[in-house]
Amino acid sequence: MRRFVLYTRLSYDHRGVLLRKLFLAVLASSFILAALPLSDSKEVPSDFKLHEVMVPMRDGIRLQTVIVTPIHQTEPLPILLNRTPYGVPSKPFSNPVPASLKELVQDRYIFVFQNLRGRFKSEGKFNLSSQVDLTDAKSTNETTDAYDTIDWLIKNVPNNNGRVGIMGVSYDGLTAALTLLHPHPALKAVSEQAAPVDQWMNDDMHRYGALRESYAVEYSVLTQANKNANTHFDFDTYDTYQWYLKLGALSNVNAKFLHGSIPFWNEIVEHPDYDDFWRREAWVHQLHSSPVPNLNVAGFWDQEDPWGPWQIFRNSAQDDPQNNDFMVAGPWYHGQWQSDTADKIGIVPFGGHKTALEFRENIEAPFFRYYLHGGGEKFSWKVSTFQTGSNTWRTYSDWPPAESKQTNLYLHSDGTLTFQPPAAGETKPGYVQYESDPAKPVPYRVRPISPTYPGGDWPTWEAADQRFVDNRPDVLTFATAPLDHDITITGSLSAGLFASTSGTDSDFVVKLIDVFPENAQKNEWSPESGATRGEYAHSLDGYELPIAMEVRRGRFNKSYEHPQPLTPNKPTQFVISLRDHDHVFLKGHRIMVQIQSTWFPVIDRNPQRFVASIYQASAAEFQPAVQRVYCSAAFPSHIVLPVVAFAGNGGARP
Ligand code: PG9
Repeated sequence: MRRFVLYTRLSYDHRGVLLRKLFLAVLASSFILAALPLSDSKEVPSDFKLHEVMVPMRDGIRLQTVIVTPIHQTEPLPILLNRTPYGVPSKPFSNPVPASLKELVQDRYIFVFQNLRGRFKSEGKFNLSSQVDLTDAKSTNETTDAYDTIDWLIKNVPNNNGRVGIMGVSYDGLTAALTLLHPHPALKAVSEQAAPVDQWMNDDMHRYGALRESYAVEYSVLTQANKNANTHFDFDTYDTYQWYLKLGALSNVNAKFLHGSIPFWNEIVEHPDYDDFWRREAWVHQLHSSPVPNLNVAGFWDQEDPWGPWQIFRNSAQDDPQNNDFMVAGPWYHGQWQSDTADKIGIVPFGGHKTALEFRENIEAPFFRYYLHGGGEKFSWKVSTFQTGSNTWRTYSDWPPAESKQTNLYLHSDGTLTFQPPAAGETKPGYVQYESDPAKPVPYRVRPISPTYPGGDWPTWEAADQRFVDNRPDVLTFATAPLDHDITITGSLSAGLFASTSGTDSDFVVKLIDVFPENAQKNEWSPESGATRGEYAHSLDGYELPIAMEVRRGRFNKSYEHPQPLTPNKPTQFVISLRDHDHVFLKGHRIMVQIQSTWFPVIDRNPQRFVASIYQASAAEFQPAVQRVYCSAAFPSHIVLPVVAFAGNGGARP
C-alpha cells in the first residue's frame, strides 16, 4: 500500500524502511486543525494553509476533505486531488516539502486530499470491492463520489482555475482510475499509479484465482477492522510462514480469528470462482476509451499491483483519438517512484540513475504541467520505460515495439534452457519430476517472513535473490549457458508449460530469473550508485534476480467460472501470463527458470485434490503429489520471450 504525497501509513525507502516518521518530522506545524468550514481557514507557519471541510455527495453523505493551498497565491491555480482510504493529512506540508511533492509544489497547485466514504471522518460505508454500476442512477461509488467532489471543488475553492487533476498510488490510484468511467468535465488529467482493476484475476488479492492468502487476510483487516485507523493484524510470532502453516485450513481464519467481522474477507471466501461478484468488481471491463489524458504508472517489481496499470493503458487505447493514454513502467516496488531517489531495489543498483526523481522531474510533473497549467510540450511517446539490465530510459510509440519478436526458450530435462526445442527422443522419459507437499510449502521469501505491513522485506521481495530455494527438492531449475551477447526482451512474456500432477488439482509457479555472473560486482557497481564498493563486494556474484514470476492454479486451467479437476498424470498445457517487461539479459549472465508448486503464504496452498472450494477444504484433504514438467518434442515446455535485439556468435542464440 502506498499513497500520494504524505506517507501517513506505509512508505518505504530503498531498504524497505518505513518513512512515516521522517515525513512527519518535516511537517512544519505542530498543531492539528479540527474540522473547519472553508471560511474558518487558519494560516500556519508554512508556505501552505490547510482547511478541512465535509464535502456533500449526491446522496447526502459528507466526505472528510482537506484542502492545502499555497499561502502566497495570487493567480488562479489548478486543483490536484487525491482520494484515499488511509487518512488525510492533518497538517500542511512544511519547507522543505517531502521529496515526492517537490516537483509538483514548484509548479504550484491547490492540493486536495479526501477520505473515501466510510473511512475516518467520512460518512457512509466503505466498500473494499469497488463495484461501479453506472446504469443505476441512484447508486453511489468511487466514480460518482469523485465526480461530486470535483463539482464541489471548482465551485467552492477560491481562486482555482477550473482545471482539476487526480492522482494517487495503489488504492488512491484506483480511485483516480475510476474517474475515467465518467469524468467530470473539469477533470483534465489523471495519473493512476499501480491501480488494481480486477482483484480475482491479478494484483493484490488473487493471481488468476489463486488466493494471495497472507495479503488478503492482512489487508482486509488493515482497512476494515476499524473505521478510524489502519489496523495491523496482531500476530503472535514474527515468522508469519509459521503462523499461516499452523493456521491450517483457510476456514480457520474466520473460525479462530476474524469471526466473520471483516466483510471483504467474507466476500473472498464466499466467492472462490470468477462469478458475478468478481465480474462486477472488475471495473476495467467498462473502460473502452481514453476520455481524459491519463498517465498510467507501473513497477516491474511491484509486489502488489503490477498488472492493473497495463490493463487500464490497453483498454483506454481502444479509442484514443487525441493520443492521451500514456504508460510508464520502471524498476520499482510498489510506489517506489514516490521515494527520494530509487537508485536501486534491494541491493540491485540502477547504474547510478535516481529513477524516482527522474520519473517525477521528467514525466509526472511535465504531464500535469501540460494538461493543467498549459505549459511545456505534450509527450511524443506512448510508453516510456526504465529498461533494466541496460539501465536506460526508453520511449516507444507502440507497445510492444514492432521489432520485438515472440521467441521460445525451451526447457530440457537435463536442466538446460536453449532456444532449440527438445529433439524427438532427446532424453527419456521426457520429463522432470518432484514431489510437492502442502505440509512443507516453499516459502515465497527468506524466512522469517515478517507481517506484510509494516516494514519488513515485503516491498523488495520480488527482486530478492532466488538462491534461497534453488536447491530444494521441490523446486526445478533450468538455466542457459552464460550468454555470449545481450538479449533484450521488450513486451509481454508468458510460459507454455506442459505439466501433470498425480493429484486432481495443483498449482504451478514459474519464475524467469536473470543470473548474474560470478564477477558481477565488478561489472554492475558504479561510484554513482550511492553505495560503497565494499557493500557490493560479492553480494551480486551469482545473484538470481527474478524478472517475472507467476502462479497458475490447475482447477482454473479450462474455465475461471467453472473449475474442473485435472486428470491425474496427464500432461496438460498451462499458459501462464508473465506480464510486460523491458529487460536486458547482459552478456555473461545466464537465463534461469524455476518451477515449483507452492509459494507460501503469499499464495494459499492447493490441496492437490479437487474440492468444491479450497476455502472450505479440511486439513485432511491436503495431500502430497508428484508433479512432472515435460520437456519433450511432444510436450515442449517453454517460455515465450519478446526478443528485440540479438547479436553475437552462438551460445544461446535463438
Ligand atoms: N495495494 C493496496 C490496495 C489497493 C487497492 C485495493 C486493495 C489494496 C494499496 O496499497 O493500497
